[in-house]
Amino acid sequence: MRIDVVSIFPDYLAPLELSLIGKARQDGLLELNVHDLRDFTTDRHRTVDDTPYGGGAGMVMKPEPWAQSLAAVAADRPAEAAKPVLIVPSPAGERFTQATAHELAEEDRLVFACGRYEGIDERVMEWAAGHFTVRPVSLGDYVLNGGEVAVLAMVEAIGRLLPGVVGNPESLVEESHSDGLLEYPVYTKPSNWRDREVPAVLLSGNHGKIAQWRRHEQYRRTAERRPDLLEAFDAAKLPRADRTAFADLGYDVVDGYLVRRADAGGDSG
Ligand code: 6GU
Repeated sequence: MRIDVVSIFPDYLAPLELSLIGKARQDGLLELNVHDLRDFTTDRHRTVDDTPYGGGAGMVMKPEPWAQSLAAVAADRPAEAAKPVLIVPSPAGERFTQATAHELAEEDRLVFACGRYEGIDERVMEWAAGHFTVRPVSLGDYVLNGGEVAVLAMVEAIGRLLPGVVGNPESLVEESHSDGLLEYPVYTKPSNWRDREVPAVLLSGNHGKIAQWRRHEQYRRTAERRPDLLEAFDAAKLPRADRTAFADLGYDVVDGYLVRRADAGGDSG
């Protein structure tokens, strides 16, 4: 996969030279190019922003440097190649999830346009649709100062899904969100640490019991921390012991979906 990032703070992306993603780049599994938006300005001050039409606080990113930089990045490909995906990090985008990461990991080329200030002139997104598949995406319901930190998160989430990047591909199977649930808690040696015991079942050597305990811990955690995830959970084929586990957490299975019992205590779990 090839990734291009356009930003006014290219140094912000330096951490992508470290750890798993840095190794993937060295191993040729991922090509990553960072471009300075100011290199595509033409005035002496290398201006990238201006005041908003209609008034209001803050500054808006000027369209022309974006068009110049994105056109240069888009043109740098074989004539027969498909349009790259242009990801525009923004709190006003669609939500970036593990499913988005999987989708984007299938692409040959991704381009990230890091906005700052109040955002990029909207006409850039219309123009860019001629050269890219444009996707405004948000990490969650909070506001960052710019897209750079969001790009660090997204490139890591996507990059670790590329073949060969994570040494043991099994670690991708049993992790939070891979099955729509949060991950179970994990423990390592010593078995007694500061008077706290590791749950006995994990020392039992009974792999069936361990798998069931872990699954039930996933249910318990998800019900407590992220009950919203249980609304989409497919409960149709749950074994009896798992239905009982959910019943204990205050959930019944109705038409294959989990439904919070009206008389269940607490605010969520
Ligand atoms: Cl992707 N970008 C920015 N600037 N702020 C955000 C975000 C993205 N996701 C949440 N807040």
